[in-house]
Amino acid sequence: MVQAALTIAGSDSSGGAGIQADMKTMSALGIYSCTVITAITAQNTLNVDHILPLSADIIKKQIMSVLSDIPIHAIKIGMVYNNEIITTVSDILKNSKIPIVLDPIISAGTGARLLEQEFLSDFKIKLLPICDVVTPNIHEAEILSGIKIKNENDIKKTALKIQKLGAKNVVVKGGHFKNNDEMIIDTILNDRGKFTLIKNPRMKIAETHGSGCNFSAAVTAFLALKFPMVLACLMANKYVHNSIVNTVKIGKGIPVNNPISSMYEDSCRFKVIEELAYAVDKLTSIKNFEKLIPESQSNIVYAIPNANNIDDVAGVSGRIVKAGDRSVPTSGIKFGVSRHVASSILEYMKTNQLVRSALNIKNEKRILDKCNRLFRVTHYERKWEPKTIKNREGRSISWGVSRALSKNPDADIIYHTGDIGKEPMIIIFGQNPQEVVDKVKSILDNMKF
Ligand code: PXL
Repeated sequence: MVQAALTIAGSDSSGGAGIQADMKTMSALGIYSCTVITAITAQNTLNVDHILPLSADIIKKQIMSVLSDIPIHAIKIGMVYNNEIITTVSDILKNSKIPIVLDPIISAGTGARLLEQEFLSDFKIKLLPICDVVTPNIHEAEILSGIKIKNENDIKKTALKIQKLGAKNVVVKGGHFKNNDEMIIDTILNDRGKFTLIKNPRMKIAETHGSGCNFSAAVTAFLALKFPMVLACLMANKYVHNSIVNTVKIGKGIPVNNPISSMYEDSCRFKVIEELAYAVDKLTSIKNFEKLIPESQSNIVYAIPNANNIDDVAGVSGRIVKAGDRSVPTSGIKFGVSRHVASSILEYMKTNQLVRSALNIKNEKRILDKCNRLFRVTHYERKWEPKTIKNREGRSISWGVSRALSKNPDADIIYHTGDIGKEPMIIIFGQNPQEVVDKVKSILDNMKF
């Protein structure tokens, strides 16, 4: 069964924070997200250009519509902006039994105020006492507690003060605390007065847009899944750490968190392995395929979209080898296993991102003649290779593929005729391994052995 959570927050037109971040994070964690929009911001990665707070009436109607129908297992409150919104949200939720996560959003990372100064005391009086956990960063913790943070002990003092104001649990996020270059320490104070510290190595990213929203949305998701509070915070921290690793520079301003990129990448990896395993089965059952296998054996590879290194390319662990009148893979499919054929596909993808699969076969006259009749073929010679490239381990293939593609960027086949100690080779390219297998079938069609 899918659990639902509700986020009551502002819309961020840049897509990185607010409602948009909450929906991505909750969805990525398997939670169905309902949304109540409190304000619409016109912003990008440089500035917040405009804020339109919505009326108390429509905010109330949104909350009532959702709560009167959908079982909600946790609620997040994000940007509330003004007194009317604070009062409306507080009045509706003050007797609710649903766990509430309060993200005390005061300013955007780009600087603009997202909670008017004059409403700070209302915020503290009306929202802190109704929440189960509040998740300030260092600046927000200072503002809510009135304590200036100069050292780690001050962080604990702010957490205790904020708890006194009514929040049951407090998480002070340490990312903006610059006393420690190596580590980021987040401080959790639970409802029994116990502190838990979460330590992560500091990444070389100054400020990211959306990390605070992603964290509080992740805590909300884990609470909806019934994890106990401290564990929910620890898991949310780990999740956000990964989403910061996947930060994207999407605009001209600060980088934006990308909380679902790793999920997309994982699903691509799964599909690549499945399709490649299927294609290896088909390839090795093609009659006479073993006659195309070179001395140095064959491999077929398949890269994930946007691959940029060998670990993004799957191949047969070991090779596909000739065994009598059959061909067999020596082992299963893995990422990062085929240096040569993987280098070819990585280089090809610089010209055409859609071509993601490749197979190397023997270069013999009649095979090459058949390729020339059927496909677009281009080539390079290893003896054209500049010394500077030859001397650099692993660079030869990229150089050759790039050189060959400069003559014909749409080639299906790239070959070279070898050099001292280098076997001549043909590489067949395709958008996916099935297409490569089909090309092999056409090459072998009507060929007599
Ligand atoms: O990151 C805090 C935040 C929350 N909600 C909205 C925002 C921002 C930051 O820009 O725009 C709507």
